[in-house]
Amino acid sequence: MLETIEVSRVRRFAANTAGRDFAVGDIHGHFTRLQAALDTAGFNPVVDRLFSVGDLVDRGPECRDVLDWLAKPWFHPVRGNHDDYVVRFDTCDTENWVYNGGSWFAGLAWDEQREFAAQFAELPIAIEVETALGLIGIVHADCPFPSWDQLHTELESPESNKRLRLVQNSCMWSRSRIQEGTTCGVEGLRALVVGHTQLRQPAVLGNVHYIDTAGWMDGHFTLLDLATLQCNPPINPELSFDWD
Ligand SMILES: [Mn+2]
Repeated sequence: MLETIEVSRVRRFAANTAGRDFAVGDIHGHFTRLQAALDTAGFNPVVDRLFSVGDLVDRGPECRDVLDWLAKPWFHPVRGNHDDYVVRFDTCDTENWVYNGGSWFAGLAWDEQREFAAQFAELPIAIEVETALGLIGIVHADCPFPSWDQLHTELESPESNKRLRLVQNSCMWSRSRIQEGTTCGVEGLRALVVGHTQLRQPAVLGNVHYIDTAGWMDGHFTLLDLATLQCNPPINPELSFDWD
């Protein structure tokens, strides 16, 4: 019997009335460092939630630990472009993937590869989190439309066609907003939170918050509090957000 798997590309979360909600940038197999950042912020797994902009694996030394993290009831990632390689492991450009840090996956047994792919296929492309001051959207790289409602409608399209694939890829890969410095933001959201582009400091363009401060590289993990939109550690006004 064929099993029908209902995969939602947009996942919505009601407001957290018991604790705090944080978002974190790209992790890339550095879960020990991530845990240290959570400890510093006093993260309480009983009531707090951690949302992730994705890119959970590749490059770092602890990629296999991701399954333990996906099992945590308070950990909620969207799918990044590196996570999408895992989903498409049997059809993607493996050479390019390995070049970009995917050799850990090539070392897994076939059954393990299938298990990772099955779990990663459940990662939504977009997450919505309700907060007292309005809706927060989370995608890995960008919202390719001026309004969140439009993205939501496109992602929930029942037809899995070329257009949907293009929209998903923009959500996971696009750097055009930050490269062009576009400040028009995304309508229908209090804030959009993204990663994918490594910065020395978090940056805000319109209502779009870039929080990948390269904790997986030689930077640090930034935890963005979704209620206050304040960063931990706080933004240092002395430093530019760009690497120079
Ligand atoms: Mn990325």
